[in-house]
Amino acid sequence: MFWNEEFETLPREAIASLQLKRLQKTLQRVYATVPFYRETFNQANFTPDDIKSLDDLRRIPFTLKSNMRDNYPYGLFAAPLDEIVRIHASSGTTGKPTVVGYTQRDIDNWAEMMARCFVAAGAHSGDVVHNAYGYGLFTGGLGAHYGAEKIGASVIPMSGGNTRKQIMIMQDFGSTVLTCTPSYALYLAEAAAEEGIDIRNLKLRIGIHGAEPWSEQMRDEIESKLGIKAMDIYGLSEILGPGVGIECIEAQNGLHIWEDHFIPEIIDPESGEVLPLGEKGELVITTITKEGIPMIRYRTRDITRFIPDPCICGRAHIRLERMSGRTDDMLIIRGVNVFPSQIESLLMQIEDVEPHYQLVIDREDNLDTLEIQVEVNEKIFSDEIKVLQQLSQYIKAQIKEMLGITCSVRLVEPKSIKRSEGKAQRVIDNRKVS
Ligand code: DLL
Repeated sequence: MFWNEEFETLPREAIASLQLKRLQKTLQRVYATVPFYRETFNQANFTPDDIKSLDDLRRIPFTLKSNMRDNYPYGLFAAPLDEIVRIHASSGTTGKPTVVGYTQRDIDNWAEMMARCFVAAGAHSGDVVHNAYGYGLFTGGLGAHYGAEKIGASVIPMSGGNTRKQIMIMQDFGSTVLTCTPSYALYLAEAAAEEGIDIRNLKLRIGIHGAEPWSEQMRDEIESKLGIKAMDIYGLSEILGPGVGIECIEAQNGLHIWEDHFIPEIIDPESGEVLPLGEKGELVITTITKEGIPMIRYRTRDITRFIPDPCICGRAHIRLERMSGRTDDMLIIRGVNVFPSQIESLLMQIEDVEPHYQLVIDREDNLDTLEIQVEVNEKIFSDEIKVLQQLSQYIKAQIKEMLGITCSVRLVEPKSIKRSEGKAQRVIDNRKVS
């Protein structure tokens, strides 16, 4: 099923020629209206007229998050404020937020892309979409909202939080599609169980989860605990918000990125070189239809690779493998590169371990330490100490085998790790404090 069959199945050559045309137009636009781009293009010695093929894109310098901060709040806008109808911002952990603006056409395109996402994920008019992404400056809530309305679904604008009420509404209103972060989906299942409700018996069919990294094993947990098909959705506020790419229900393998609106590239994060097709690296995105704040070769910091094979669903748009983390989430523990997602995958494969964990990194006597705190189920928690010790030894050995580092493992009581209503905090790095 498609939302926009013509554009979702465009032949490769048609996508490429549309991309080139739209890229040229976007470059003209930013060159004429955004001093930052004009300067960087001038410094790199080219003008938009020099871009004659998609390969020429490689000549253009990257745009970084710091460039957005330096031009806070509106410096990268390519439309005057009287054409901007919406402003969002992403919080970020330090300093000022990054600010993005949308023209009416941008909002329409966003709704169109989110509509495609809903349909790709198996939703349709008649569905009751329980939208638990946060409404506000965060793009998740409103982004999903407009797309769901567009396909004719009935949207419940829940936003995050108030978990008990969420469950009541889900039950009473007959929600069929759940949109929220993967960690919140699990929390909802758990909170429902506490109320004596088996969430699997509700009408929910589909979950559309993103905004934070999650593993294939986490998907299995969500699917079995909620009795749904769980789909991965990707996006970032700098580029759009949710809906840059999504998995299709047919394959549930890789996220189609809407190539009539974006040009994705995968680069080596160290050298900045474009990598051969299929190799893993950092995702760089150029927007080619945005008016409010077009982004040219934006370095997302997200790590993925292209899946070049055609997809069984018939969509022509290339797929990105599930994000395996961010270059800036990569932990360097005693010189070893560690992605939280690697540890998550391992933990989720172990019986009696719950999908709630936190990694605590510290430095003692100039030596990095990693403690994995992970919840175990009730059954094993009340078991003999010996059994718990065996389990933590086992996890420790597995981590050593996979990453080559020695960590400590703390098995904690069920429900003791703080639940999140939005993006989960998986890492506490105390080294950064000092
Ligand atoms: O998280 C937009 C969004 C809302 C996406 C709802 C999906 C669903 P930001 O707050 O700007 O925007 O955060 C963007 O979140 O660069 C990734 O690091 C991470 N991220 C988003 N989706 C995924 C995903 C929204 N499916 C940042 N898998 C991105 C892994 C994701 N990481």
